[in-house]
Amino acid sequence: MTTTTQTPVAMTIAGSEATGGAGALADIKTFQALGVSGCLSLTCIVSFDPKNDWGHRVFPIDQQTLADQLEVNTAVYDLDAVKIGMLGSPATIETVASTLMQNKPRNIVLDPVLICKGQEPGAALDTDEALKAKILPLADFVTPNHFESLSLSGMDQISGVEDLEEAAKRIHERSGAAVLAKGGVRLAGPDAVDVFYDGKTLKVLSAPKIGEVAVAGAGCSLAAAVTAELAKGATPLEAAENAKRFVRQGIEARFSSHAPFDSLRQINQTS
Ligand code: PXL
Repeated sequence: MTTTTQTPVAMTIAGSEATGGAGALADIKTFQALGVSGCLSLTCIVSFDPKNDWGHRVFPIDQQTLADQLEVNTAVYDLDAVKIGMLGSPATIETVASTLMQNKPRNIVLDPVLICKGQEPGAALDTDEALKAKILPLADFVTPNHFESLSLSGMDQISGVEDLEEAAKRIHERSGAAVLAKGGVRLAGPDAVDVFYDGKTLKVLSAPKIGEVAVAGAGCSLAAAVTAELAKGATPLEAAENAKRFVRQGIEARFSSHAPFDSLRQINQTS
């Protein structure tokens, strides 16, 4: 039996970050704020460690449980878009890749979360290679941060807008996906600069920086907002521009807690 819904539906395939600043909870809050119904296929559970410099403790979900979630979400919904966040291991990547290859949904957005603090460096390397080989080719849209752009483009440095443009082009050539390469606070200067490239249009998206410190949940929320906009029928460039505006407003309205970093607030855009 298939349900039908009026509102677009997006699935996130992501890890939980318990405090809700990042990960699957940020994705679902973003979908909701942008008027899209969300469902979740959970890959792992991350709990920061307040006793150990807020390092990441990562508990993986077993592969059958992940496969079951993917099965039910793809059976119940005609998904309008899918966001892929933290996968965390080569086994998880295999499970996700085989489901998405069997039943390729529209609008797959990849936030290529490469290294998560607290992972074994060796394991992370395997994960990075598997992500590039098996998930990147399935993506319709990819949102690398500065570090991920270096890794995916093979460039030695990205220190200005021209470098970021080159990285976006190389990542598009490698993946075929629309690319939103994010400069964030990692590029010097007064503006937060991102580069959009889809093989035809190259556009630099620029807005004044709000502080020089990264805010938790910004990357997850940006990719989730792109996903929600694509689910609603936006073009890739419109999705990138709307998502950047959403994240900017969310950083302006960020909330603080007892953690040593602030978190983005997802502001409702539907009323
Ligand atoms: O910021 C990337 C990210 C994604 N997904 C999960 C996370 C984090 C960072 O903490 O915990 C689950």
